[in-house]
Amino acid sequence: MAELSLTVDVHWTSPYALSAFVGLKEKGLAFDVEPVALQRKEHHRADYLASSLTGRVPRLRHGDFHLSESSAIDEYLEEAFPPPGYPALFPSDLRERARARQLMAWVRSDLMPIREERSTYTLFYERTSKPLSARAEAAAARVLAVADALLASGRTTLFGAFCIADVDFALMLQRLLWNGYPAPPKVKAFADAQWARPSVRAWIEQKRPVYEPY
Ligand SMILES: N[C@@H](CCC(=O)N[C@@H](CS)C(=O)NCC(=O)O)C(=O)O
Repeated sequence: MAELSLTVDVHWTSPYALSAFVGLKEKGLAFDVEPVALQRKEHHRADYLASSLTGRVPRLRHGDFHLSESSAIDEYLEEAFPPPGYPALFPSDLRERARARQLMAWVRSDLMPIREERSTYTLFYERTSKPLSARAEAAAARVLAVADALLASGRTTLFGAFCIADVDFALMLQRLLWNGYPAPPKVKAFADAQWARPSVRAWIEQKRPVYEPY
């Protein structure tokens, strides 16, 4: 058994599991993956609940320590496997690190209309052309305005070097772009560059079972 393992959803659609998976890959760490079938409530088993506390995916195991909440996992990985010995997941500059955490919290706690109407099912199983509601349009406009404010032309990372917030923010953008939403070239270039990272491709290219809704 590997020292590290990550529990993900069996469909490989969880954006939170994606973030933790990419964090482990970017650190260059060897880890096992344990898929659980959420639609069969496997995460409601007593042993899973006892170790995850929250009963959600992702769940990291490092030796005998378990941790849930994707941003906590990313931060734990950064501190347990710190730069310069391992590649950084967060900016070294205090304010850029704060901005990265701001974005990570934002895409997890806000923008619900986009998360609902452009679920990750549309990224990893089947696109949609269903029009966005007015609420989702307003959220999309806010996401694109933030991207425009933060992205320098010709730069494919938010802060000049990769950080995990790049992937989290790119995923929010891809919910829109992948389903045909128009975006300025610099925003598309950023989202596509993040989508092309080997760590992200490793997630995208997983063999997925036929989707079972839950
Ligand atoms: N804030 C959590 C969210 C985790 C989460 O909501 N995971 C979903 C999958 S995307 C889950 O486990 N759903 C199963 C359930 O709630 O029963 C994180 O960032 O890890």
